[in-house]
Amino acid sequence: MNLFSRRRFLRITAGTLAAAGLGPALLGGPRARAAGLGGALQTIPTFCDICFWKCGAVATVRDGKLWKIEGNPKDPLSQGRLCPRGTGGIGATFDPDRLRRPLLRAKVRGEEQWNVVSWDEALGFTAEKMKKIAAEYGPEAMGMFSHGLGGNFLKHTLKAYGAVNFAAPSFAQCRGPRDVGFRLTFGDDPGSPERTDIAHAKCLVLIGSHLGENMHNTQVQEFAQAVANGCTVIVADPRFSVAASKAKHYLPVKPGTDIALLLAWMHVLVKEKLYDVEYVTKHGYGFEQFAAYLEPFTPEWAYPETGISPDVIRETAREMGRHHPATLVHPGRHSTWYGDDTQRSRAVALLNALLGSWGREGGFYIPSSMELPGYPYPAYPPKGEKGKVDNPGKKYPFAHEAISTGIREATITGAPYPIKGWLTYAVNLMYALPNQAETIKAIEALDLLAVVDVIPSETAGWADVVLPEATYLERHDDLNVELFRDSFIALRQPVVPAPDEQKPNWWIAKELATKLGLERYYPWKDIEEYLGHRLAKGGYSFDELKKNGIILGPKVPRTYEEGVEPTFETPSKKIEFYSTQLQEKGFDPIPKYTPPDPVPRGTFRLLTGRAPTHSFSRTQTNPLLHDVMSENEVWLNAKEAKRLGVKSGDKVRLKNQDGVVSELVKVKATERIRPDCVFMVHGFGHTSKGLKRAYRKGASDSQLQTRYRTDPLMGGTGMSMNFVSVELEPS
Ligand SMILES: Nc1nc2c(c(=O)[nH]1)N[C@H]1C(S)=C(S)[C@@H](COP(=O)(O)OP(=O)(O)OC[C@H]3O[C@@H](n4cnc5c(=O)[nH]c(N)nc54)[C@H](O)[C@@H]3O)O[C@H]1N2
Ligand SMILES: Nc1nc2c(c(=O)[nH]1)N[C@H]1C(S)=C(S)[C@@H](COP(=O)(O)OP(=O)(O)OC[C@H]3O[C@@H](n4cnc5c(=O)[nH]c(N)nc54)[C@H](O)[C@@H]3O)O[C@H]1N2
Ligand code: SF4
Ligand SMILES: [Mo]
Repeated sequence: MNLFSRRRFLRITAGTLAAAGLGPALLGGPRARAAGLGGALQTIPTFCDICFWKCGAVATVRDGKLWKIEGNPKDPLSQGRLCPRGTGGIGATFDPDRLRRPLLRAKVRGEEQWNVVSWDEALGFTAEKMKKIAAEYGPEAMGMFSHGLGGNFLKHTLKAYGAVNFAAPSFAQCRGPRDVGFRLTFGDDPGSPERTDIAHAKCLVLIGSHLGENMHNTQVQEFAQAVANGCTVIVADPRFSVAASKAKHYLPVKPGTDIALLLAWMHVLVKEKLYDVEYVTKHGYGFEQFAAYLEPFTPEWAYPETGISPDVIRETAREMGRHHPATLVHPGRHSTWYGDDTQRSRAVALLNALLGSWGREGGFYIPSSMELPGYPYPAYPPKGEKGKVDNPGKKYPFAHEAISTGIREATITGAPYPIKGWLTYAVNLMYALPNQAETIKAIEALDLLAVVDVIPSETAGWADVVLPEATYLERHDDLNVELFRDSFIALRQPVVPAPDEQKPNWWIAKELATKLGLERYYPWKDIEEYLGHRLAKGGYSFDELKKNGIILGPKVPRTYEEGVEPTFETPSKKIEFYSTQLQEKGFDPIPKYTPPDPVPRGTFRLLTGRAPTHSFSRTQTNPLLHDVMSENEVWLNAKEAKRLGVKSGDKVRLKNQDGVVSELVKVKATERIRPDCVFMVHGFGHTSKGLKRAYRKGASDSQLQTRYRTDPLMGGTGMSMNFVSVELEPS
C-alpha cells in the first residue's frame, strides 16, 4: 500500500461509516477505505457474470458510483485477478444500449417495434399466454432456454407450472460432445470449471483449445504458471493461436482431422511402450483390443490426412510419454465442430488414459464441492406421460442433458408434441444455434416468446415480450457452490442499484409465479430470506459471506499422489479403452477416423473462436470492451490474400455455400493460418437495431453457419462445416 492510500485508510472511522449509512456487510471489512476526494469508498465482494466462470470479485463504489472491479484475493477461481472482460464488466451497467423498461411487441415479430409497459402488464401478458398454452396443449408445451446460474429461479417457476423442457446451448452447441466422450471413457466428465491441474503439468497439449484467447481465468493464470515452470507446450491448431506462441511444438493440423492425429499419437505411445503401463494394466478395460486396433494408424498413415509429418508426430508423442503422468491433454470445451465430435473427445480422453493423467497431479484432479441444502419448496406437480421433446425415442442415446436444437425441431414440426412457448434467460438463440432460418421458423410457430435479457439482443428482437434484467452488479443471485479444486460457497450481491426499471431474475420469477397462481412455491419474501435460510440450514454464516464474498471449505486430497485412488463410473468400473456401451448401441467402440468433407474450390472452411476482450454475443455494446475491440476481422492466409488481391484492413464480405452474405468485415492477412480455412471471432456483426454501438460492426459467424452436422451419439451440432468465399467490394 502506498502512502497516499494509507493516509486514506487511516481516515476511516465508525463515524464516517455511519454517516455514509453503510452497513458493515457492504463495507467489505479490511478492504474498506475512505477517499479524500469528496466521499467514501465502499468495497463490496461479489462474483463476475461476464462469462460463466464466476470469478470472485471485489467492486469499489465511490460516491455511490461504481468505480472499478478487481479479483477477490480470497476466491480460488480468480485468485485476486479478473480477466480483461471481467475488469471491463462495469461497462455493462452504464451501457447506453441496455434495456430499461419492459416491452411488448407492437407490430409483426422481428420488426423490433415496441410499446413500453409496466412490469404488471408485461408479466400479466406472459402469465396469460402461459395459462392459455397450458390449457390448450398442456404445460409441457412451454420450453425454457437458459445459460448460467441466473436461470435457477425462472426454472423453478416453470417447473411449478409443469414445464419439462429445459435446455442450454452450453450442451449441444458447446461442451456436450466433450462431456459425453469423457463419460464413456472415465465415467465422469471434465466439469465446469474444468478439473485440469494445468499449473502442475509438465507437458500440456492443446488440441484446438485456444487458452489465452479463450480467457477462462483460472486456466489462463495456471497456463502462465506452467509456462514459467518450463512446461512443454504442444499446440495442434490450424491457426497459430496465442497459445501456439508459447509452444515448443506447433502443429498446423488440417481442420477436421484431429482423430487421425490422436490415433497416430496413441499408436506411437503403444508401439514404443511409452504409456503408463502400470496404470493402464490396473485401471484399463479392453486394452488388448484397443492396442490391436491402433496397429495400422502409423504416423505415416496420418501424414496425408493431417498434414503433420511423421517425425513431428513421433517426436511430440515421445514428449508426452516422457512427462507422463503429468502430461495433460486438455479436453477443450467448445467441441461442436464436425459432427463426430464425441468420438474426437473420446480419443482425447483415451490419450489421457494412456498417459495415466486422470486423477493425477499435473493431469485431472478429483474435485469436490461444499454441502449446501436446497430450499424446502413444495413438490412440483407430477410429470405427465409426455416426456421431453428434445430427444424422442432416445434417438441420441448418450445425451445426458437436453438438446436445444431438439426443442427447436419439435417446435417447427410439432412432433413428438407441439411446443408453443419459449422463455429465454441469458441466451441469444439467434447467435447460439446454427441455422438462423430454422430458429426464426420455430419462433414463428410459437404463441409466446418471452425474453429476459440486459440488452436488446437479436433474439429479443423476435420476442413478444422483453423483460429487462438488472445486471449482475445490481442484483443477488443464487449461491455458487461448484465442484472445484477448493470447495467454496460464493455470493453475488448488488453493488449499485439498477438505474431504471430493470429487475433481478429472482423477482421476475417470483412475480411471474404469483401471476400464474403459483405463489405457494415462493414461501420466502425476498432473496435475502431465501439465501439466509439455505445458509443457516447448512450451518454457514450469511454475515461472513456478505463480508468476504466467499466461504472456503477445508483442503482435502485431490490426486493419486496425495493418496486418493480414482474410481470410474463406467459399466466395467474401469477406464474403457473399448466401450461396450457404444458397441451395444451400434457405434464404434473405439474412435474411427472419417476424413472431413473436402473444401470446395475457391472457398475456405469457416472456423470460429474467442477474443480475450469479448464474451460470445453479449459484450459488443459494453463501452469499455467495445473501446478495446469494436469489430472482428477475418483471418486469411497471407498468400491467399495476395492471390485474391486483398490486404490487411481491406473490407470484404464472406459468402457461404448457401448464398448467405455477411456484413463487411476487415481482412487480417496473416501467415498465422492455414490456406484452407479462415477464422473469425464469434459474436460480432449484430443486426439488432437496438444494439446501436455494435450494429453491423464486423461479421457474424452465426449468420454464415447455415449447415451443421448432428452428432449421432448425443445430438451436438457440428458447425465447422461451412465454407465461404471472399467477396471483394467494388471500389
Ligand atoms: N456460431 C456460433 N455459435 C455458438 C458458438 C460459436 O462460437 N459460434 N459458441 C457456442 C458456445 S461455446 C456457447 S457456450 C453458446 C453460448 O450461447 P449463449 O449462452 O446464448 O451466449 P450469448 O451469445 O452470449 O448470449 C447470452 C445472452 O445473454 C444476455 N445476458 C448477458 N448478461 C445477462 C444477464 O445478466 N441477465 C440476462 N437475463 N441476460 C444476460 C446477453 O445480452 C445475450 O443476449 O453458444 C454456442 N453457439
Ligand atoms: N474471451 C473469451 N473466453 C471464453 C469465452 C468467450 O466468449 N470469450 N467463452 C468460453 C466458452 S463457453 C467456451 S466453450 C470456450 C471456447 O473455447 P475453446 O474450448 O478453446 O474452443 P473453440 O472456441 O471452439 O476453439 C477454437 C480453436 O480451435 C481451433 N480449431 C478449429 N478447428 C480445429 C480443428 O479441426 N482442429 C484443431 N486442432 N483445432 C481447430 C481454432 O483455430 C481456435 O483456435 O471459451 C470460453 N472462454
Ligand atoms: S473469466 Fe473473466 S469474464 Fe469470466 S467470470 Fe472470470 S473475470 Fe469474469
Ligand atoms: Mo461454451
